[in-house]
Amino acid sequence: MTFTHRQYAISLLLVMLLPCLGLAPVACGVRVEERSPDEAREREMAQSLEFLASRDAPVYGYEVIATYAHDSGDFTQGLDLDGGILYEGTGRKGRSRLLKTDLATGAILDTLSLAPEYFGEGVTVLGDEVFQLTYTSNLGFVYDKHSLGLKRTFAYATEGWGLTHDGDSLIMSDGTDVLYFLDPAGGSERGRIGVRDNLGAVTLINELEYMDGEIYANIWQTSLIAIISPLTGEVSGWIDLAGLNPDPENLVSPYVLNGIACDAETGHLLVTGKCWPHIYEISISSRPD
Ligand SMILES: [Ca+2]
Repeated sequence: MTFTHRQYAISLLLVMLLPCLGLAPVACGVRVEERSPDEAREREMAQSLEFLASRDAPVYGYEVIATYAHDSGDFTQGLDLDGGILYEGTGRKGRSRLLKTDLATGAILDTLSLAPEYFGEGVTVLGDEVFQLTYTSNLGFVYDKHSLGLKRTFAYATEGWGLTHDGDSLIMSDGTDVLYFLDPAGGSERGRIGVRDNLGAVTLINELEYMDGEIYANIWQTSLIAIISPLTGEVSGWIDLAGLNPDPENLVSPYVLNGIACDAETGHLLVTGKCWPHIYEISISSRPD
């Protein structure tokens, strides 16, 4: 390799690593690939169609009900709504935090920064407590939801990705096809299921939300949400959110869909992505012809 080639390789490596290191120069939006908005949108649509091809479960569309502001500097990893307050966990070492935001006004009510060695992941509120995972530290944090004061920690053996609960157990993903049911008191495993559809294991299960007896799970680096039976792991439907990304030309990997919260009063979902400028309130609809 010549010196010129080595320089080029190092430069390319740095560009690829910048987002991972939390060094993106302008908020999170780093142009990683040149293409037109139309091409980006078409590619986003095509990715969903390719993923869904040959899958049996019905595919649903969506309707945007409302749009809320979202800090495009926040690398969203987990989202939950409790009493009109959004609890959001963000990632990347040195920049991970937990935020409480009034959904109606957008006012930030409280924030907590994680120690720089932790990469924050999924978040869920159960009772008076907020649970937050970390990516590779095998450690979860439990906070008082009113004060965000740390109450205790818990350990788990896998990576930590998405987190939700069914009112009794925490439900955790680790980027595979497995969902773990954990005791919220100490984090011990109560059981697990494998996510399946007619094509076999469905992997890369990421952000989670439990609603009306089913688990909603984003498939990492796609615009798709799987609707999963917590009893069997079987996928009963898909929600295709292709077209929701406000800027698919620039908000490509790793700035993908990430963040699902349910509004129990309306039955709507609140969804966003890593470093997206908006949170969208959506209703699920039949896919238009
Ligand atoms: Ca969630």
